[in-house]
Amino acid sequence: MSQATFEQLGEFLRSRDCFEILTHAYPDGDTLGSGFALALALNQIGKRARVITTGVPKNFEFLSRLVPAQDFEAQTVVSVDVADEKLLGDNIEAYEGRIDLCVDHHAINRVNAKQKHVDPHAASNCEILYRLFRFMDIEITADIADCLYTGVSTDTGCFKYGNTTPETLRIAADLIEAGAKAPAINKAMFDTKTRKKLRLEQEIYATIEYSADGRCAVIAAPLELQRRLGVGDGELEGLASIPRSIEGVVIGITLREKTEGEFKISVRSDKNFVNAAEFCRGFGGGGHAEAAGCTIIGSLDEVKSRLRAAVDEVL
Ligand SMILES: [Mn+2]
Repeated sequence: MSQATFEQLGEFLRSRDCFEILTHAYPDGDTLGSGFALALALNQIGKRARVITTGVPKNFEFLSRLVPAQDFEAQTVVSVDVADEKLLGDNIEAYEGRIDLCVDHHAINRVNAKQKHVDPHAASNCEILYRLFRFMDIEITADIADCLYTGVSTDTGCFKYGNTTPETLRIAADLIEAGAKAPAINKAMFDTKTRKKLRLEQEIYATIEYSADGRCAVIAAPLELQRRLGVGDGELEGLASIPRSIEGVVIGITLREKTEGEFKISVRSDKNFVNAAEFCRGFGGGGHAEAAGCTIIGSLDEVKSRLRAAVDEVL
């Protein structure tokens, strides 16, 4: 499918109304920041819009509060930061095959949409929207800036990951100039954890297992642990960066049991050694070169040994 230009995207958004904006399940700052920023931008040009989520985690409620609730019958469906319709979670059935426009930055995008704009060079989907809004002469208000900054910052690990480009930093600077509350957002996204989360981390650190001469580290959050500590999505989010932060580790793997025997795997890697997206593709998943994911069915031990075998093959 050919890439829709900004000109075509602008025309499309201006010619339609009553937008539903789809975000991916296990929502992160980029998909939610994109969704709420787009809703605000559409409101600004006189359009009605609502953001469809699988639930907004508490730490992102400051974004959803910026967007007024609007009641209308949907006419146009746009997905943001969604690489595959399967990632819509509970919203798959309602929206599969109904997406009019897909805006995304994942290298492999499988969304079946009438129009697509996919830019894998953008560090975040919010970067694409920032440029689109500028192109469309949409005013970057302080609220829009907060939404976009959240995506730009979170998808780059607070501007630390290799995907951060000079353009990323220029956009972040523009967003701060437009009123984005960068220190408060970064404090909330990166430097705040609940006591429950701290307790979870304590236990998780005890599960670290190394393989491949210490170049691979694996951590696991089985259901038993999640239930015992009473932790949910909010606490489990962000664990994936732990194994990769250990000296000498080039591939860090995090296992999270979603339902009995179904593990969501998050992989963080140094792409000079392991391409995380390719690694996960071997298990039917995907993502970016240094951050990707997949789902594997089996017992904790089975899943770990399958992953270890795959690591031994690439390292
Ligand atoms: Mn993203």
